[in-house]
Amino acid sequence: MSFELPNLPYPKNALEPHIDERTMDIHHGKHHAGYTNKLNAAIEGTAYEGKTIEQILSDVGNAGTAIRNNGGGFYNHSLFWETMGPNKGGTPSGDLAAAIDRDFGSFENFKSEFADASASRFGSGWGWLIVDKKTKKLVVTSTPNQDNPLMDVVEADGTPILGLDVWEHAYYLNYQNRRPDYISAFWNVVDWDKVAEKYEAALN
Ligand code: MN3
Repeated sequence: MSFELPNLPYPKNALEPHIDERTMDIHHGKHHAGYTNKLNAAIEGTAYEGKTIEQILSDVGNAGTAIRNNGGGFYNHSLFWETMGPNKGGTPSGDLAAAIDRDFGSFENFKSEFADASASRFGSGWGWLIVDKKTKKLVVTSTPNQDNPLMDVVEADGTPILGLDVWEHAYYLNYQNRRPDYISAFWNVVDWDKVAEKYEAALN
């Protein structure tokens, strides 16, 4: 059994003008496909074959660099596509909205903290909204490369419910060096209903 590249849940041009079609095409069809293939090659014939991606990520300290980088790349992009969509954006509602107010003071404060964490991540990496494993509170964090907070090697310990890819490959064709403009545009495509689903699942 091996991991499969998930289909995009919408057409490649669906997130225009915020995320352009060519970027989506290369990002999903080349980058995400590459992580998936290399993850499968790295786990083949090892004890990680047949494990869930969450199980694998929780043991990357032992599993080594290839599984860490490609397992992270596989998981992170799957979450990224899933929590975006056309005609989305707006604001969260229900329990998630209440938890954001509780843990950040307001939705605007949360956005600003998330944007800062994503903008200030030096080099390549991800900005995250996570549910802390112990306290179940919402926390904003960032990780380098393809790391994420499910990994045993990452200081923040929790379940990601929203992630933003800030590798240059995620925005350079459309935004060049203007990472903050890409981050601002991201809010127009966040699918808060999906994020809310992931929030409820992470509480259990
Ligand atoms: Mn990427």
